[in-house]
Amino acid sequence: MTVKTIKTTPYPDQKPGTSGLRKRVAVYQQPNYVENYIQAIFDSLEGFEGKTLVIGGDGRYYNDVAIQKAIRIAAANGFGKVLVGQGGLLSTPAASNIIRHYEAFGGLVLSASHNPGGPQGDFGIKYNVSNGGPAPEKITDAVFARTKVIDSYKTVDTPDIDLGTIGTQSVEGMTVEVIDPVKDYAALMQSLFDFDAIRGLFASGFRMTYDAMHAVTGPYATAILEDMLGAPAGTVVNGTPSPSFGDGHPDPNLVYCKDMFDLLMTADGPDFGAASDGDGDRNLIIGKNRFVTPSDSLALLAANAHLAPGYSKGIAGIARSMPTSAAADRVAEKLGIEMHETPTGWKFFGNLLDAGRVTICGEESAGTGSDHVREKDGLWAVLLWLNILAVRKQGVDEIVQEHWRSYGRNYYTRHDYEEVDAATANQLMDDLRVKLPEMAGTAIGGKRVAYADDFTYHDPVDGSISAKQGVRIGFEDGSRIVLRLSGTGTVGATLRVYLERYEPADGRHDLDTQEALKPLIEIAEELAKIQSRTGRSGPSVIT
Ligand code: G16
Repeated sequence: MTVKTIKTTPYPDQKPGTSGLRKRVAVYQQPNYVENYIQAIFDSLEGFEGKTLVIGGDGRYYNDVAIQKAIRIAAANGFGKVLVGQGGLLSTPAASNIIRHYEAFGGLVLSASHNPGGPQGDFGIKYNVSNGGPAPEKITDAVFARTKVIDSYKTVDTPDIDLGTIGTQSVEGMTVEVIDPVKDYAALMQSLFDFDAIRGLFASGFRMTYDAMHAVTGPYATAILEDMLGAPAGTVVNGTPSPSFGDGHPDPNLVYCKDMFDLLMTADGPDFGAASDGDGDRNLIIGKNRFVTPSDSLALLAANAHLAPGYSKGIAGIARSMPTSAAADRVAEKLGIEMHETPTGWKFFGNLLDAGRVTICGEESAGTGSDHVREKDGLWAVLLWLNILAVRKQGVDEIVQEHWRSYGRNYYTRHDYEEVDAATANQLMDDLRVKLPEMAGTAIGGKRVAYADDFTYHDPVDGSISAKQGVRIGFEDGSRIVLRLSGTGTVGATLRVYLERYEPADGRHDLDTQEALKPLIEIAEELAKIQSRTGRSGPSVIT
């Protein structure tokens, strides 16, 4: 094998965010930008010689180019084998499963998740470790440090590798195996859920619509829902992955899936609607006349997981990201199991899952998952919902209302101010942090502050500490405001404001969410002066 060492110069902006390095495609297209980052990842790892690396992506624009580069750099750095999804496709949860199932050293997931694709859109690269989960901070910090000083990368001179045909080939002494992206994942789902019961649900006339948003879950959803579970053809819409996601925004929320929402609110609409994002790890769940917030979905899935064969022995514990509502905490309390609050980012769940302390995790950002992989998993959430519906023989709305009547309801919303000036957003957060120590005990907008801090996470498994993970202001009545800057945007800053208040089991559960949270929304504005400082008259996205 002829390894070429190519001289390069560092880029200053290769700091991984909440979930890998996400940038505009044009940024990634700069000379050696991909090469620098992948070499910096490999330089930060030890002991991979001769081992297996998994590579796959969500099929977005530039995936094909970056995958060829990644395979060559892997060969030059001494990996023994690369497992790559056919056509370069692997959903993020499927990639996590492949890493675990084939005991690979790690994997490169090429995706910018729910961010738009195409030449004007975003691209991303994330490294996952041998447990199948995103690299922990100690690795991402080392990668960033390496990107700042990198002066060369290694590659091999080969023609493009054929990724269209399943089978094995050799690239300068390294084996490249092109695998079916769906098969192992579908088998895993079959091992967790009662496929017969779900088949029965569809056979009884239950109607569902699943929006793959022209992204990676199309082939997975078609194979599982239509081919294996018998849902009628056409249940999966927008099921063919396209590099620009059909020029859409593959974020499964009420803004980008508004048509589906409207359909589910009609009398003759389907019984169940679901969607997934660009790389298949997020989910949207809508029942007839009922949108289920991601925070509620986490609580409901945890409370009902035992109805699926894979979780019939019960769950060990639940973890949620700090800004996610406390609805799941009430379930954990009732079940008498561990509950953990982690910073935003799936990577923080890895240790708890590996240690067997939690089984189900979730985030307000439309992510839910379990210990079956080490990523959140959109289709998994949809299938668990279907399993629950099949066993309980009730509709989504009925199940949600019953849940509230027994646990109470956490009214919850997130207001995003996207693409605001980064300096302004950072200043706003800094000014808020300064005020925190004086806030406890004072009254704001008629509510007394119980605590005000910038969340610091102490990982109970490895003892690591992650500071500055979001400003949280909790009130004596149990309501809460959280503010943090997103770590996944690519332009300017995105300010996220999370608002929550609890209504007890015997309280009113039928209020409009924005109305129910109005006093808190006003307090957040009074505290942070968001609108005057950002020059915006309101949030760009409300979820
Ligand atoms: C990623 C992370 C999630 C996080 C989300 C939003 O999801 O994996 O853990 O909750 O970003 O993060 P932020 O609020 O920093 O933008 P995904 O689906 O984009 O990979």
